Order: sequence, then C-alpha cells, then structure tokens
Amino acid sequence: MTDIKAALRAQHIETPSWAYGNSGTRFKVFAQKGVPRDPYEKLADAAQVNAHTGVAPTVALHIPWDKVDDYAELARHARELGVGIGAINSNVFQDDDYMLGSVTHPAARVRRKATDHLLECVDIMDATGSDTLKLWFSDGINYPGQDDIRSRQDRLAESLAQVYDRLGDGQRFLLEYKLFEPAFYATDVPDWGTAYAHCVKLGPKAQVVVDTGHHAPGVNIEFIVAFLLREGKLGGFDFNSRFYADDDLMVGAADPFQLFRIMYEVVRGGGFDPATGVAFMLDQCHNIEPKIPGQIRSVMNVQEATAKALLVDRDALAAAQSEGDVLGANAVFMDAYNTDVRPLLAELREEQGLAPDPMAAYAKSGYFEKIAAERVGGEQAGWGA
Ligand code: RM4
Ligand code: MN
Repeated sequence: MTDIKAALRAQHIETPSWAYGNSGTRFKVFAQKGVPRDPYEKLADAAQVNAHTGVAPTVALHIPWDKVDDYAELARHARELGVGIGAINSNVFQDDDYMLGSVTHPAARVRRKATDHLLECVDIMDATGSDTLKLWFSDGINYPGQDDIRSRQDRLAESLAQVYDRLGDGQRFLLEYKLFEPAFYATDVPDWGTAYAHCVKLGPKAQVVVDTGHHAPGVNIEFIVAFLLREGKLGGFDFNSRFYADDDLMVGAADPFQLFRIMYEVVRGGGFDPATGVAFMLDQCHNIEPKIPGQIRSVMNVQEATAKALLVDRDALAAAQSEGDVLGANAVFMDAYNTDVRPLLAELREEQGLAPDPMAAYAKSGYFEKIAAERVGGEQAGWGA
C-alpha cells in the first residue's frame, strides 16, 4: 500500500490551458461566467485544480491561443501560482493558408510558414522551460486524387526533421495522430503506426502521443500503449473520452474500464518510472459543464484508474497466466478494477494536507464566485476558430 501511495503521489496530470476557456461545437460556443480573458487568468484557474488535487502541477499552453509578449514572465507568473509550464502545443490549423494542409501543403511557401511556427514553439519552450512540444496536424485530403499521398509523407518528414534538429538537450517532441477530421478522406498522420515510423526514423527525442479520442470505435488502445512503451516511444497521453468521434469529453466518463486497462499497461510497461517520461495530459473541452470542476473531476478519474491499475496483484496475475488459468487471471484483473479506491485517494489527500474531496473543497472555496464577479469586461478566451 505504501508503494501504491508513493506512485500516486508521484503521478502528475497536466491540464490544458484551453480547457479553461470557452468552447463548444461547430454549432455553438456557450459562454460561461468567470472565464479567463488571458493566459495569466487561465494559469490562475489551473492553479486551483492543482491546489485541490495536489497532482496537477503543470499546464499545457497552446500557441497562438496563449500568445504573450514575454513568455519568461508568463512562466514566472505560473511559478508564483505554484504551477509550471508543460507541453507547448503548436497550431497550424487555423490560418487561411492551411486550407490544403500545413507541413504537407503542396506549396513550399506554406510549408515554410508552418515549419517556422513549429520552430517558434521551440523558442517558447526555451523561454518557458518547457521540455515538450506537442505536434498535431490537421493535414490531409478530402477527395481521392486531391493530392499525392506519398509526397505528403515526404513533406511531413522534411518538416519534422527540421524541428527535430532544432530541439535542445532535454527537449523532445510528441507526434500526435488522429484518424480523421478535419480531413475526411486521408489524414497525413492518421494512426500510431505512421507517427511511430516517423519518430523511429528521427531518433530518441521524437515520441508518440496517444490522444484517447483519436481512434476508430473499438480500437484496443491499451495494446498500442503496451507496444509503444516496449519500444520506448510512448511520450504521453492526451486524455479525454469519446462516445462517437473526437468528443473531447471528460476522461473516464465514457469508459472507465478502458481507462483502467490503459493505466494497467502503463504500470506493466514501467511508464511511471520518471526516466520513461510518460506525460499524463488532459486534452478536453468543457462545453456545458463548469470548467474548473470539470478538470478536477477529470484529474480524479485518472487517479482512480491509476490506483486500480496499481492494485492489480501482479504476482497472482503472472502465476495464473503462466498456468494458463484463463478465468483466474481475468479474476485477478477484475478484482482490482472492482475495488473502490475512493477511500484510499481521500486518505492520500489528507496525508498531503488536502481536503479529502477536491470537488467539495473547490465548491466551498468561493473561487468561482470571485472570478465570476471580477472577470467582467474584456474578451473571454476561446478557441479562436
Ligand atoms: C486537436 C489535438 C491537439 C489539441 C487540439 C486542441 O484535436 O487533439 O492535441 O491541441 O485539438
Ligand atoms: Mn490531443
């Protein structure tokens, strides 16, 4: 139990700056009260999530949504709030120039512009002390024959190599894949195999990030996790839940059992070893629920799945597996999943001087009433789409 608690204390879950801003679907963005107007206020909200959970000490930025004049000052501001800057997320999907792609665009000028943005993101890593660049490309084609699929891979490889060469010591990039959307016929990085092949070619500073919402229904995500960890290529997660497509709902909401199975493979594969460097990030939007509690709930959902995964009796499991005891092995696995770990997590928080129930503690804190009253005027942060 001491080991389990130590592992849970050491787990860091990164929250995304964009979760605190307004979001919605392509049909409607609903504005909420108290939403941050700038990256500084987003960091203040993220600091609340960390204050109540004790395990969310870093915040991912999204450029240009979080563009500021002085990134070093933003990082200082974060430190004063008790948080740090996590992954820098690039954005090469919201400029008119990118209609036919960014780094895979047929025109060299557009590819140059997109790659320059990625290089600028590495400058921002230098200024903020961030060690991770997250690359997600919306690139792809809508119609058969629209562009040459293979040439687009060549262009992608060329751009990635330039970014890779720019990375400093202790910096890495994570390449994210997504099955479809906004490209509907052929996406240029549609799956883990494509991301993996590019990363292997580039070297150890290039790893794959698994966004749990970016797969076809029924895909065995934990298999991907096991495989990538075995190859030293699992850079991290973008956690969220999906029912249908890339729904970006709260992690653990749609399928907590899947989240448990994923976390078990992380435990099994040594993903909690700090040397492995797996980043546990949330990539979510809270379109209809309040945002800070939405993030707190999500952090708790990841913690619960992690605690259950750590509870699997691995000796008993290995014994049952080696004896070919199908039902016995499955029972060991399910025993852990069916354990109520909420009391354990409440105890852990109390040992860390935190309230046992972060949701209730936040509700009682008066923070929401304060930001709702203070944050009037100005322009609320949003997707900027
Ligand atoms: C993309 C992808 C990226 C995230 C953006 C907001 O679908 O998941 O990780 O940065 O959305
Ligand atoms: Mn993502």
